[in-house]
Amino acid sequence: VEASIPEPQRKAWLEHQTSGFKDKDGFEKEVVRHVETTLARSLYNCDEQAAYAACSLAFRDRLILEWNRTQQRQTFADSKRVYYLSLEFLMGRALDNAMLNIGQKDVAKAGLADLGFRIEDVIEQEHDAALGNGGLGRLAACFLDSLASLNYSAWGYGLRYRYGIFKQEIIDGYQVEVPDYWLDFNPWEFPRHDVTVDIQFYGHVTKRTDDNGKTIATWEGGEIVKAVAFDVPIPGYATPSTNNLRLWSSKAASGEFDFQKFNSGDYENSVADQQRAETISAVLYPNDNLDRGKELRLKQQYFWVAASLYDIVRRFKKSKRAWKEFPDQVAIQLNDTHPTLAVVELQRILVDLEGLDWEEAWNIVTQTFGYTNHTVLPEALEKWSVPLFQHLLPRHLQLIYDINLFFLQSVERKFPKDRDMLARVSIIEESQPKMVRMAHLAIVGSHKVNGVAELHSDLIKTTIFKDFVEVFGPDKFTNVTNGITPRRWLHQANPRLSELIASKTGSLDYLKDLTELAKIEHYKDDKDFRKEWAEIKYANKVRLSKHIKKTTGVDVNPSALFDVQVKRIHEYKRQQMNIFGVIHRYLTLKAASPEERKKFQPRVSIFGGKAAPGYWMAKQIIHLINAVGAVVNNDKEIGDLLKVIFLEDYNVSKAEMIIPASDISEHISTAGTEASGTSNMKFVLNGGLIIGTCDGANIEITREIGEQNIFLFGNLAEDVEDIRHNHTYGSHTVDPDLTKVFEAIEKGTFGEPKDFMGMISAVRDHGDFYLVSDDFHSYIETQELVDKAYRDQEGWVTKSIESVARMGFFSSDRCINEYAEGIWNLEPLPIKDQK
Ligand code: GLG
Repeated sequence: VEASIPEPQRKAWLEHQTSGFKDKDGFEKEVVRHVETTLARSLYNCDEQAAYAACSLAFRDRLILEWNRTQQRQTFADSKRVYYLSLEFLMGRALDNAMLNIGQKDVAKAGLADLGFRIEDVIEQEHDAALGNGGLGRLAACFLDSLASLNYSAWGYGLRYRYGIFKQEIIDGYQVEVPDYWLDFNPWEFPRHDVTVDIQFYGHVTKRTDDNGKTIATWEGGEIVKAVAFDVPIPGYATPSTNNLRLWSSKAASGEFDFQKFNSGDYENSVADQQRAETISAVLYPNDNLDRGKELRLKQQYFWVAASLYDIVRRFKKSKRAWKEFPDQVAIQLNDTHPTLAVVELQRILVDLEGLDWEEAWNIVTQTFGYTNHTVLPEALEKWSVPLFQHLLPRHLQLIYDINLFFLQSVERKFPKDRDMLARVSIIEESQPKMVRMAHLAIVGSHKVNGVAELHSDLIKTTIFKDFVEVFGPDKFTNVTNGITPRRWLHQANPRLSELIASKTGSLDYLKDLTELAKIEHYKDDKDFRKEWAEIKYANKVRLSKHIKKTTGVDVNPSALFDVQVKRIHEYKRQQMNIFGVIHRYLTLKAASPEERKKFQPRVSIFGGKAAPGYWMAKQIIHLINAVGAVVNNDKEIGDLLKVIFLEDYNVSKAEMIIPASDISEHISTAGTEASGTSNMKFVLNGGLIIGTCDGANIEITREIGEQNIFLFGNLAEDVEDIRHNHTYGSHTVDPDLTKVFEAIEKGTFGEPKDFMGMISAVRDHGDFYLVSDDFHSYIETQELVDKAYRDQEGWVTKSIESVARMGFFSSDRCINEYAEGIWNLEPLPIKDQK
């Protein structure tokens, strides 16, 4: 890179490389400079917010230097890149992560202390970047961290929503949604007003035949919206590699506003176009595992995909290579079906704009894409109505029909006369109206399809994508079990535990190779180690208790068993079963004599998570949790034996505080419904045990940590279908313990019973689709085993240490290496001056 810098600029460049701060004083100087110049404030009125801003800008300066160098290095290497297309990147806060990944948090801590600030308070000033709903978006964020840390050439592409996931307030026990306007001050993005792409919508297609008899399709008319790039630097851990996350923002193509309308006095309409264009990237759809088929959502998808592909193709074309080399230079991963239009868009670029033959183009397309499926829930599988497609993207619909035609012809050759097979695998569903099945399109357009945990990857092969396994053969389908970044989810969230581990593994190097954790198992009988281990957990619980007191007013005893379920509220995740279990516990305690009560293990049941605004049942679950809390927490007879807490506005930064404070966490989805889960990995990595069903990654966690270290219960995935069938056609009786819970609710123990009848009748009258009653007994029994195990504190600590020691497999580094090898055919870019 250096050699390529022209001589006149070279000296200045070299000097610049060594700028920034090497020590505390250098850091302070930068902070002061930013306070006084960039922020135009004096040091006399520098509050925590200003200190956060200046500190972030100081680190950003460092990041952007490395970012530039990384981009140059990657460009010069001219090797393959992967592009991770995701509608969601749930990044959380950036400052702490940047300081740790660069390795200068200590410098910043000392420097900020000199200036009169506590680093924790400064970090707290940052607004979470919450451009995602849950696991899928957070997975994308962990992947970016691993890609940079492992020195892969990789870019993320997403949308720059003006509003991230809504903020949740709990008012009188109900969820209230408040918009999350997060861009007031965001030092972590670089607007690239010179990097724009015009994106077309609507219009019509004309076809003509050229001199060679070839049909040329042209997409004309309609309207244009401008995509503007915003770049977010992604620092790797302990490496100079700094990758890019490019987020697109929408803007009217015609400039500020329509002058003609403005001059003719129609001011309102003159800004309407502007607003309509900006609406595209205005807001993240707040649904997790649910497809609602809204037109604006399809617009978002095309806008983002078209801008990203334009960018990717532009970059490729600079290399002057032949088109057939495209898949050697470019891998594109589809995070769920949301970016599937990219398959069609690339085919359109190659055929319509670059003049390639259909076959040649299609070969390039299918070699380029990989598709990750994240769910088998039918309500989450994306489908778009054909008339909507026709209206918004007329040329793409034609291309989809052509793709489908060629695909079905090949299926027919393999399965002659099997009309049912053709109908089942078709990209078009012959319904009223017809629908485009995005998952089918993604499978047909990719060379690899992967699930996100072993059970899930097996399930997609035997259920929703069964026919495709027959069509394409089994090799196209693979598994890459999810992972999490240990940088954020251990080192950053739980610094004391990270230090303790490092003191035994020898260094923080274990954060680069998480299997090194195995070394701590040698110390599981070491008295001092165990003591420190338990003290750290206790300290984390004290910290959470303070947060609980501050936000809910409830006093909880940090010595009680902390039982945590934090995740999106969803019937399949079964928070309703958890709260029914809590009610059962309450009733049991109430029925016990004061003497008997003393034998009970005190517990704090902690819930957190957002309900999609339109998800009535999920909102009812939140309401019941709060209603139970209001009764139980004020019951003098019960005292510390049971507390029920709902933590408002669960997000990434709250997770960083909650997860390290958990003793037991709940991952209790109906078997076969949770594709993987990733918080389960975070909890165990932080020394918390889990109670869970045989679902998603719970199964592999069990394999790794050992059955003795996890509390599994409930029916198995393979039996769920029969049980459901029996609910509908056989006899269905509600579990007797659960019946008592229902009776208590119906008596009004927790307020107006009708407020909660939806949850009860789902189990009693509507077939109990999620098997709450079927699993209830096993759940309650297993919770008793948890109590018993927790009373044996020594045994518990052993389980905790053993589990952490065996979690090496769940690093997102392992996961990314598997994608790189098995799907992207990508090698890391070696770095000479690796720290
Ligand atoms: C999905 C699934 C989770 C999974 C996550 C990441 O529901 O089980 O862990 O993606 O693969 N929609 C999601 O959040």
